[in-house]
Amino acid sequence: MPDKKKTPIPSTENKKIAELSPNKEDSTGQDLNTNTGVKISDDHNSLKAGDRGPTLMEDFIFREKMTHFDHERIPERVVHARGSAAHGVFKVYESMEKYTKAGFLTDTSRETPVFVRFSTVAGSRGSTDLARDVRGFAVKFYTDEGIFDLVGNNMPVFFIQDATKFPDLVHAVKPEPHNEIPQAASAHDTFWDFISLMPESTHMIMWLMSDRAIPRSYRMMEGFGVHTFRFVNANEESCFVKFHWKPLLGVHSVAWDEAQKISGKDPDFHRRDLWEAIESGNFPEWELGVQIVPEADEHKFDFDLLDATKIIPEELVPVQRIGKLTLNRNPDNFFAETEQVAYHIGHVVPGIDFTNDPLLQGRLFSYTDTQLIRLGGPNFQEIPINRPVVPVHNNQRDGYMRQTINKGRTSYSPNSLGGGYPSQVKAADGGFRSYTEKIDARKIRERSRSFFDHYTQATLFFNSQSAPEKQHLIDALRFELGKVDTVAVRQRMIGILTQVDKDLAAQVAYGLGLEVPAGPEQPVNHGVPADADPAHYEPFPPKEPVPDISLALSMANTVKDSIQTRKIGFLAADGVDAASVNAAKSALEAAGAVVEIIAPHLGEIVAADGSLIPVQKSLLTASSVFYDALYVPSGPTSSGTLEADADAVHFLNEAYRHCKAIAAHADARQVLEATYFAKKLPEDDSEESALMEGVVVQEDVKKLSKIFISAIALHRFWEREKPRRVPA
Ligand code: HDD
Repeated sequence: MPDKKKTPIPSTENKKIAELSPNKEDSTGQDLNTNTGVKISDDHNSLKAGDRGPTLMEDFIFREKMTHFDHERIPERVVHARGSAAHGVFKVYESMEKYTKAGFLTDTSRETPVFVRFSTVAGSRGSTDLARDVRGFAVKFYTDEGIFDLVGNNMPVFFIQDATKFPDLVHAVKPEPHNEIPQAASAHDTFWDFISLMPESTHMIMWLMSDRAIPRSYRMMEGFGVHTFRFVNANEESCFVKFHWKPLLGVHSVAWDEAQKISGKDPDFHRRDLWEAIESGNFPEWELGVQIVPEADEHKFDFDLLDATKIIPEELVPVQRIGKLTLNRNPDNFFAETEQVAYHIGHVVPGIDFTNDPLLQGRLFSYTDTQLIRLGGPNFQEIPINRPVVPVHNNQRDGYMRQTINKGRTSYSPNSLGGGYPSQVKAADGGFRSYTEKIDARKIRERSRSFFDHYTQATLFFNSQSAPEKQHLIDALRFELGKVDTVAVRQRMIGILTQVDKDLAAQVAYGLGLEVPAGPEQPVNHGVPADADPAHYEPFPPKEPVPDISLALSMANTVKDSIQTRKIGFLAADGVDAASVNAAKSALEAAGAVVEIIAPHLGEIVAADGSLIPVQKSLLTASSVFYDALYVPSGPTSSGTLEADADAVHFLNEAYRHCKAIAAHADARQVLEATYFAKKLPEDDSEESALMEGVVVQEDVKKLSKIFISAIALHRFWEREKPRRVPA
């Protein structure tokens, strides 16, 4: 069977790119003119009354330029303000017609154009990429049947169960209103005050405190549709579906100390990484996965499919990989495309429908509403990036910035003067018809009792983590709660954590200098209505055992078979051995890595044989946190310089602290001996010892490269953190 992952790279030309082209402008070789098309002779001086006189009101060229500038900014998104996007295509592997009639999931010959925007949630537009946060993963499919938006996150659950709590959640996590502190961080009182009173957020908090919240790259994140959606097939039969994106490069994160340093040294780290990968032809790829639940199984599970704080463990319903997303083109203009793109959970096509998840239902209102203020009126769908690739005909008219010139007298239906057009379309001919779900219910303002187990899946998540991941989670909670000033809030969180895992609660409490509360009592859920009957808030007893652990929840089980696009820094100075540089560089590049030479100065270094080696970064402009691994080539003069250079030694120490693979030619061992991890250098030159510690010291560059590549593929050597003796 052919390897589906290795399908041919799709063309960067597609229907949407072609559709955008009439709106593109290229000034190369063109004259400068005003918006009215008048050529401009002087763009450097305003019109003045005399040599040193005042500017004249008459200067229409100045006024037009300045007015446009004054109006350049639009409101940033109320959440997910900071983001980065790319164009690409999606192709399904095999027809999913058994479940859905959506053309892009049934026609295997189609390449559907997409525009994907990744984002952080809490920070403003100018904040940092490496904040501890959820990441948005929003995909706009320009299908032949209209636009489908899958507006997901890199975590499969959410903080709240009902959309009416969304403004509260966002107010709590955003910078505090009196002093607008802190930026892009959940480590402050109002966030944890809210969370400690909302036990339903506990599962999501486990994800947020895990390393998933500090991804190595957007290209190395999973994506999730979060809610349960519906598929509907041509016979109008429906099933439930959860959507997943599985990155082909695996799921990887950075260390928390590293994340904080990257935030200062390169706040654009993820944006740059995505841009550079696409520019260099390393197109990011994900497989679309679906978990399908037959309608008859709706009530089979321990949890409610309509509850967005729950996953369906992959052990209960496996993820089928049904197609591939490839991002292969950077936008031409950040504002026109990435900033103006308007996603909406309510953009669906025939074959995909909603469920009654109360979070999803509330989102259906919020997204159009937000675009109206952000993009300035009801015609935002006409902005080029938001237009479908199919024609639009309806009776909607006018409004600010209307672009379409609708012809004819009629803008109503039914009409006879316009021949009855535009006409309705039968479902059999492609018209969208909402799934005819049977509903027989009372109108109530209540939460379903099936939503009240808040801890089982939080525990499942914690139990499924590897030992280093558990430690990171504990550290993250100690850090975040340690930044909370109000002791009562910290204490309430410890109460919540006791419901997840006693040891977790004890460890966090120790870090905070608090006691774990005695007694089995449940933390109080303050998010309940004033007239609530406490019995209603008792969770249902479990129906069938939940698995003890779920392998898919731990990043330790991700694919670790490639060093594709990993960034490797070579620390070198004048006198380096050119062969030792070039052989390792060729081997790593052949395996798909990106190599950069880092030296005490920019320009070129002179190798021992007199050849010149171009330098990409100096020790001043680079930092170990920008690299996945480091290599020190041989050459006695180079080694002598590096060994004596505090920045070079710090570089290595810091990379070691962040648990990265490090290699050195045996002749450059002295440089490693200048580091604090000198005592941890492998005692023999076997592959096993090198891969145990993630430090490779070899005489033979060929052998060194081979072992180094295996070590880099393992991503991180978290075991090193245990001794915690790292000064960097
Ligand atoms: Fe949302 C933006 C994802 C719950 C209201 N959301 C936004 C974006 C993503 C998500 C990826 C950025 C889109 C872009 O790049 O432009 N949101 C989610 C997920 C949720 C979720 C996965 C839970 C499962 N969101 C949610 C709720 C509400 C909103 C419950 C309100 C009831 N979200 C918004 C918004 C935003 C938004 C305020 C801000 C900018 C925008 O919509 O276009 O309307």
